[in-house]
Amino acid sequence: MNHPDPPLSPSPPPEHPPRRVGFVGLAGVPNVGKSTLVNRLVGAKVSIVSDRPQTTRERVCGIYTDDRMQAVLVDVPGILEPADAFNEHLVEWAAFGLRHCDLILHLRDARRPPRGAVTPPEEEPVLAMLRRTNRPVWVVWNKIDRVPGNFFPAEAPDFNYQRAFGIAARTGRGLPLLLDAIADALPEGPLLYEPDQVSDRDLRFMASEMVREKLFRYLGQEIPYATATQTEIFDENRPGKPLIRVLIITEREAHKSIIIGKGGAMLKKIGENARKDIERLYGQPVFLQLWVKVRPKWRRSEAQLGQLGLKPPRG
Ligand SMILES: Nc1nc2c(ncn2[C@@H]2O[C@H](COP(=O)(O)OP(=O)(O)OP(=O)(O)O)[C@@H](O)[C@H]2O)c(=O)[nH]1
Ligand SMILES: [Mg+2]
Repeated sequence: MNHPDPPLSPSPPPEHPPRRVGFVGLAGVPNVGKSTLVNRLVGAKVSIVSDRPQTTRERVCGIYTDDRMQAVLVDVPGILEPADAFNEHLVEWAAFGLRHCDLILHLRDARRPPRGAVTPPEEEPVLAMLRRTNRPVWVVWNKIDRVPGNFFPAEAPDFNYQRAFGIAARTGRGLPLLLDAIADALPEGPLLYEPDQVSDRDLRFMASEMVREKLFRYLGQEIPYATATQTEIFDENRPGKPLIRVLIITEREAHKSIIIGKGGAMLKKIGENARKDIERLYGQPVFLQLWVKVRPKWRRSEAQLGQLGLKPPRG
């Protein structure tokens, strides 16, 4: 006698209700606090920060995951009117990073709202790019800690924003409300990254960035802009601590001497502080070696920019 088919077993209940998952782009002028916001949301330094403009040079994603959502926060260089080919690449990186985002947050400085219909001139290239991307855009007024009464405008007449928020990325003020709104806005979908992953970039890249951040923080005027960093060795298999060697490339011999400092003091300070950041991310002690090399005019060489990973992909 034929046995009837066993009843179909019910599918196991999902562990969570489906999560909201998507890409949230951060657009804005240089120095407005995009990378600070990414780090604050993710809870780790995944994107370097300094008080100088043009710190971020390419796309770096911070990954925020909680029970409701996974938001891939796409940090990109600040948008500006390019003055040279190097600047043009920064702006291309921004356009590339923002292209397919589900949502874009336009970070603006709460101290510089539009006056009547007059937009602060530095915002014009950002607004022009946002018009071209044709994605939903929210305005996020940052640095409200610097405005009396934490004031931010509820509307901005210079763009058709869907929503407006006021935050202080540095202190975390206003972020719970912003996160709630992001969770509501993203589409449902499968997770794109492991829940404990905080960045889309590998440790080789992060190590070179931590060194570059110190160059921005400790060296004056032009030097950070004339330098690039690259991880040459990341050896986890040697006996003892993993060895990381980061090359600092600069344009002039005079810069090299300043980077090294008297008796090597500056290079030591850069190395010690970068190493602490790398160890925090890596979760174990490392041996960090720094080399300084002069490569005249590297910023003007397309081949060198490509080799340093600073040329955005086309398309
Ligand atoms: N007072 C105050 N300062 C902030 C706030 N958010 C960021 N900053 C400061 O603004 C400066 C620039 O921050 P970044 O996060 O590097 O800015 P960015 O927009 O990523 O800059 P680029 O990478 O150059 O485009 C740093 O000195 C931050 O500490 C804030 O909410 N309040
Ligand atoms: Mg940045």
